[in-house]
Amino acid sequence: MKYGFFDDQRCEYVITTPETPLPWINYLGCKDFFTLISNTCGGYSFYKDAKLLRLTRYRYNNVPYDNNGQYFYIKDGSSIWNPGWQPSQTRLDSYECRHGLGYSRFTGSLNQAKAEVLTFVPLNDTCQVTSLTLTNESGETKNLSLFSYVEWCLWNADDDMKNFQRNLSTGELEIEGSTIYHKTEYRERRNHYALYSVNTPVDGFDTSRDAFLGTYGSPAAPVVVKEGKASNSEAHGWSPIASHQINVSLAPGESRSYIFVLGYVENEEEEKWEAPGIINKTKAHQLLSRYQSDEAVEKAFTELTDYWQELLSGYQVSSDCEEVNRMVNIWNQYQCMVTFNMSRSASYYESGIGRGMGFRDSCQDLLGFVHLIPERARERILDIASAQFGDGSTYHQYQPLTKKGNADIGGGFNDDPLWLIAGTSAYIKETGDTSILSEVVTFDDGGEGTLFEHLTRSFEFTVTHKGPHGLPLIGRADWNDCLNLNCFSAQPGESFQTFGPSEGPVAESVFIGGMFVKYGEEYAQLAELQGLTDIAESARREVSSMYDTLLDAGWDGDWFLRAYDAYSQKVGSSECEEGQIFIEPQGFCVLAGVGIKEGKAQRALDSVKERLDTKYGIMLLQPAFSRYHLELGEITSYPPGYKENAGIFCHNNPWISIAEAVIGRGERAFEVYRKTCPAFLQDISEIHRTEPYCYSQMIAGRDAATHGEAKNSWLTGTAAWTFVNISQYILGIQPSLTGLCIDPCVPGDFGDFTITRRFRGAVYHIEVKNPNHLEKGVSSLLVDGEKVDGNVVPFVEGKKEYHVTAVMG
Ligand code: BGC
Ligand code: IFM
Repeated sequence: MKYGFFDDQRCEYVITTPETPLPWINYLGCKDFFTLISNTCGGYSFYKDAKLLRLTRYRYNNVPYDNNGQYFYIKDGSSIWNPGWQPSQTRLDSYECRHGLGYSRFTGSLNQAKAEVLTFVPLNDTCQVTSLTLTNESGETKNLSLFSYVEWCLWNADDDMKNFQRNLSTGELEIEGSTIYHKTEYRERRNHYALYSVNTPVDGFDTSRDAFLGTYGSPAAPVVVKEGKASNSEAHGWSPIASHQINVSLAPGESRSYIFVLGYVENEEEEKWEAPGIINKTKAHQLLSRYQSDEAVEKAFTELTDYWQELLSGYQVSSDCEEVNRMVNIWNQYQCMVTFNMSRSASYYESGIGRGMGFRDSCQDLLGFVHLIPERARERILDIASAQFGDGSTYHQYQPLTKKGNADIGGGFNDDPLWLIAGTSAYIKETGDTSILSEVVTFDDGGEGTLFEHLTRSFEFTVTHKGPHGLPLIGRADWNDCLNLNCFSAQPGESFQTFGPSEGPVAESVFIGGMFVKYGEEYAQLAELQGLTDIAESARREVSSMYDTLLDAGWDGDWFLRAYDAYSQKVGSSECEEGQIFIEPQGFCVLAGVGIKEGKAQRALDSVKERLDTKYGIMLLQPAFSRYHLELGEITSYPPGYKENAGIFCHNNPWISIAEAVIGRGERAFEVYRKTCPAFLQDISEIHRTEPYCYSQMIAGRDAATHGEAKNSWLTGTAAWTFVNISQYILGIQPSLTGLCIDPCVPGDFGDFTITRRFRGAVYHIEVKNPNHLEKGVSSLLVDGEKVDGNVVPFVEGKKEYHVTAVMG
């Protein structure tokens, strides 16, 4: 069943009912100011950091679902309604939500009154602009009252939910005409305030939540709205809000528009006060002056849509497959921007106060983002590198605002260091900018080194941390956070976060071995690029020895083992009772090239198909763990079929698809791509439940009662890896150190396709022809009419446009 449709022309997803299976959200903001907004106007805003600088309150885990947002109430006689349906849930005569690139539009109507809302974060301001237009579609004059409503968060979202004895006394506001300023804690620890304003004189306002809702009232039916009269309340402590009342009389057919601005302002210490207790509003006035007219809003909105058009134009495909076109050209790239900005911090499933930026997560997010804005990728790589310790290990997370490692979580995840090589190498392949390798970056525990030195320590960390079988030690966990093989002494409930006193560091990961082969080789190439041939050679010796170990101690007979536990017992082996085969090493070892010439790679992928495949995607492992195993950790704490215990983890499905492409099986690579691709799932939204325009972290596996149900949409490494998969391996346009490589791997009946790709300042117009319906192989490459050997388009400095024709054969 569908709850909407794609409008590819406008790059929008159009939701036609507010009652979607779950809130279907969008992200507003590209850089510093962000708003999460659902299809019923739920959500919240923050500046840079969802934990420390939260502007508005949101209630996770509350009822009714998706509670709190930036709401507008319309009072029309005795009826009260919201253009986005929530929170009054008054049934509307018409409803539509259009989520676009960095903006959302809502249209609701009731009794021939219509409200149209357009909301977005302008490119270069720290605010969210909302234009609301009311239209009288009836034949008689309508007297309406419009009420706005936001509830302020007292900045630190974590403290805001806990420290009531203090927080109920700190709230402070200032009111100036139609602008309500939220200045809680400004007198002490803060240099910033928030504001909510409208570009018209108001007929009243409220800033006390209790006064607006009624002490025992609810956002569904605020007492002020019911009475149709703002109380002009001024909050002192308790829960400050901002609400404006605007009364309007509309003649038949008449429309009126209002512009609301929710903003964030920072003052320097010396410009904090105008008078004791009165904030200096100069910057606020400047900000507001930019959004006073419909023309100004239109201009800012056009700048935003132009910006996105330009960004997305860096990779555009035109193929016979509509779903591929819309995911590649619009939604997959869009999600890559969101994951780059948010890492795993703020979604409807990540509260913004738990995780910050993940080390491995942010490195992987770069893989799908680097072509969009390489300069920001560069900055990010250097930030991430500073969360590395001198011994090459890393913090697992860091806080976006402070960029400091998160000491509560610490380090010890032994895959983390190698992801830094992955991100850096992707950046250099994309840009050719090797200067990044000479940037000096500090180590978190003291000292500094060039970025290349950081990569060397990453590489060496694996070399010097191997276990009894010569495989990399896993530490607390590798990519699979829940495979906690050294935690056999943890107490129930302590899970992976806890190191037990008798923890043995001997558990080994085959997956990290696969990573080492892939990124060890990329490290060697980066060394070579700088003329460090000795380093490159010795790195390759290490890689080659790991390769052999993987095919020996890492091989189970029909697939790659997953690991050895702390007792040196096999994990992910046919000898195991449960958890006999895991997806991760099959994907990563094969995409790294391990076992291809020995025929083992093909066998491993066949085993994946036989044992792990379902109609909704490939499960993480089989058979699911039916009971808790102390020696395996958190992975066995989930019910069978969910999350890491045999769920369909979308993140590693593209690894299998890439691996299939690497060995040339285009039919299968595409089948794997298609199964988890949200655009193909929109017809089964009642089963899939999450947004059909973005990837989710997980889909319930075959063992689950809700097989096919997705969870944790938006913030997942799936976005980046899928973009890598479809853009570089299936459609086959791969940035490489020497130029753009054309190496498609598609189903025989995929048809011809064209791609426009921006690369190192030039535009490539690429045509891929497949007259013989093959799955892989390029037999001829023409660049601007000239035949070129091999399949790499040679990069010519200064050349701005390339016309490339690749014929598969
Ligand atoms: C997993 C969760 C786990 C968490 C620990 C995540 O990566 O998906 O299931 O609880 O790590 O923070
Ligand atoms: O690899 C992790 C990731 O860092 C966070 N989400 C879950 C993945 C698998 O455990």
